[in-house]
Amino acid sequence: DLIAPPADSPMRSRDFVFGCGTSSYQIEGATHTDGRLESIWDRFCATPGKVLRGENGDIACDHYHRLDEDLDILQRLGVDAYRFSIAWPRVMDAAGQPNAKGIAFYKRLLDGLGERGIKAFVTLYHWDLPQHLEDKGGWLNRETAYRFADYADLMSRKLAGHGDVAAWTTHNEPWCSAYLGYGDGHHAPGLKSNRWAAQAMHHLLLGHGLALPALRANAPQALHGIVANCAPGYADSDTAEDRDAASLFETYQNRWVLDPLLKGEYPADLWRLWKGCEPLVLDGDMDVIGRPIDYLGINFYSRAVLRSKGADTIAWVRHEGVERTTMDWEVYPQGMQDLFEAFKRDYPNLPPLYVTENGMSSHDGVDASGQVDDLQRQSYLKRHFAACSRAMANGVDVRGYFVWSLMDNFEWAFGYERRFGLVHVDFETQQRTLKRSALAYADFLRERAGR
Ligand code: GBH
Repeated sequence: DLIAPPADSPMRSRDFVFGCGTSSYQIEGATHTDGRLESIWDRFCATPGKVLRGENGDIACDHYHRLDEDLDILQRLGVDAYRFSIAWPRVMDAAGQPNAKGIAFYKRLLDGLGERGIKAFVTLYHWDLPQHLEDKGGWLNRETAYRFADYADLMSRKLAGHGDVAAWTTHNEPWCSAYLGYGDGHHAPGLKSNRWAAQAMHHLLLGHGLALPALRANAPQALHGIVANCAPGYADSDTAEDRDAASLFETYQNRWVLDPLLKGEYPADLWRLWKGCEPLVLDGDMDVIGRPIDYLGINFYSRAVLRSKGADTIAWVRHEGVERTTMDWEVYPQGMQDLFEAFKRDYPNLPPLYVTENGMSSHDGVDASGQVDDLQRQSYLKRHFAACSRAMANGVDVRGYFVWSLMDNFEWAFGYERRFGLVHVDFETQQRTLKRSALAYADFLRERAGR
């Protein structure tokens, strides 16, 4: 058995939710169809030098036109739940009015999941901001937080009654939107200032908090929360300086997002790293951001090893001879257990956790027999399932686990070269092929369901 969690794992309980995930811009394509507006990722991809080989999401997995086939694949996998995101530029026009055709697509998606007995975890924002909002400052403009709350209200009203939405997620990885988008410029909109990153983060989190009351009112049955990409930091040596560097890394990577949400304040030592970058915070903002959430989604991929480079400066250490993925990320399953147990210690009011993304990229090709033998992915998942099981055995409340990703897709600045899918996609023919990992996952899920 190459993929299943240990025999005594609490993840084998029927209440534990297994699924897989995608996001709108990474799979849908059809960027000019049915009145979809331009997003910041369309603009970013069209800017020379931003995305590997100049690729973009115009076609991607053509999911917008292959919805039924992809729903059938989800059914074949036997997942309990599917995590996807809504493309904001598809469902609202520039005046903030609903786009019925765009909304109809998500109704069909939810209905199709419902017919197949698959729960939905719906993310509102997985990075595809309408470009017209970016033209007014994007997440640097406080207004965007209020527009986001309007969008959340509209979608949770329009989609009510379709399928079985178990959870609404405001943002996927605000760290990426704020830091990669406005701080280091590797993601759309490609701006570069730590001060802007801090202000963008504040408005992203404010938008999250502002959206919660409408989501709760419109979808009282569902869980409401947010998803953060987190990683543990380990000191390269036992010196006080390196231990401080590892802690500063965790402040920047994890606490920058989690402290405002769960403690109602930004971590003070963030401003040691970024002197003078404090955002403008209005009275009452931190209360809005700290509104209670029902669950916290964690996207886990890897760890970081750090050493000090003098006062308040940290450096990433790259160890040779360790297992890596084609993203060059170290494979370090133990990090998931360490991270979750640290969260439990650090946040007394930690809500139930879901692993909303975990998975790896590898060079997967279809062989002569029509198989994709992605042994490393199966092993990666099995070891992370085991790490999650150990954290649960030590008292961490984890309720579900979503493999990233359902299928190979547009991997942002890396284009189509990096393949994270359980399902292989031939981007010439749009042919889908279940990799060995998908078949093994389906076997485990079938066995667990007693089918
Ligand atoms: C997620 O972001 C996204 O939600 C998803 O859309 C994307 O396809 C997927 O991951 C795969 O990339 O260099 O070892 O220190 C992940 C955010 C931020 C996680 C950078 C890894 C660096 C790891 N990533 N981080 S390492």
